[in-house]
Amino acid sequence: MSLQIKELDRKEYLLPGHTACPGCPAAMGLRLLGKALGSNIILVIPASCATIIQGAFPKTSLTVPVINVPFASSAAIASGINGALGLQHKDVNVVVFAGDGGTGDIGLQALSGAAERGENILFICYDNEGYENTGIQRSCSTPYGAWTTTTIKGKQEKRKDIPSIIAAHGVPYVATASVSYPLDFIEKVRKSSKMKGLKYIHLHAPCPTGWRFPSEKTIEVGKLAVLTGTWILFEIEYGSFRLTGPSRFLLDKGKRRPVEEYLKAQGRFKHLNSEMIKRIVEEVESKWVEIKRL
Ligand SMILES: Cc1ncc(C[n+]2csc(CCOP(=O)(O)OP(=O)(O)O)c2C)c(N)n1
Ligand code: SF4
Repeated sequence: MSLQIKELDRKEYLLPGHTACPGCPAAMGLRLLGKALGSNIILVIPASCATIIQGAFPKTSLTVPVINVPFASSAAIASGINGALGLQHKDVNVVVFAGDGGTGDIGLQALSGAAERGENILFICYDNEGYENTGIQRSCSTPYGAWTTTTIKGKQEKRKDIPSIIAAHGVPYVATASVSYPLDFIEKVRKSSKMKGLKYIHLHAPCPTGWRFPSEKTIEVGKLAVLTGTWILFEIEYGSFRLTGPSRFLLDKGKRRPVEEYLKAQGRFKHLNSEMIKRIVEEVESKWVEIKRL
């Protein structure tokens, strides 16, 4: 039987009083990570909103060891920690928790190197689809059409498919997840933490501040992303692909809610014209065609 919410640890590893915005998905991700792995963890966090949540030395809102690192270096530093733990014969989960900028843009080179070397790391990218901490600039993961402060008419390029890039390294585990489906995320964290080598989880993280929706709607927007088929939940375990959560039932287009419902829930898409909406809908459909082939 799959994991039940009542089986989760009641202990909190992310303490209240941190400085995230209300409804912050990065804080949710960190909280769930604690529920998944408990205290047997060393966290590596690069410059991002997660840094703010973690807090400034000597104070921190996390009850586990955490090292805050330069933007580009997370996977390299996690590799070093992993090596040092190996020499001491210690079995501790080394987990990177990085934003999409710190993963797919500036952090990609170090991540690719660690993946190719098979470093024993769990790398989690929480994807709020922009550089939110520095004032909502576009990132490689900002989707086509989305407003940011550097794409005021909507981003013209499509997003980079980071999970596919990491999967192409042949690592043992790659998955997508969403803060709106916490048990699916926790199961993926637990399962992957038992595997050796580099594991990658891409966590969809709707950001009320950057995506322009009310802070109490984070979970609702994340669910809409999945139920409209715009964000697809899957895992690739030793090369074997599987849809998970509600995405298992959405292969048939007729079962998906209209993509427009997801777009309309967010102020960052309010300038879209019908042509741009059509392109977004087509992109969602072509991703599902690709998924069907897997
Ligand atoms: C080398 C370097 N360039 C730029 C910055 C400034 N900076 C700090 S956080 C950040 C944005 C991070 O974006 P992302 O990784 O997506 O995380 P988010 O802020 O969205 O949580 C930037 C550009 C930095 N700290 N170091
Ligand atoms: S900008 Fe978004 S990701 Fe950053 S702290 Fe605020 S809600 Fe969280």
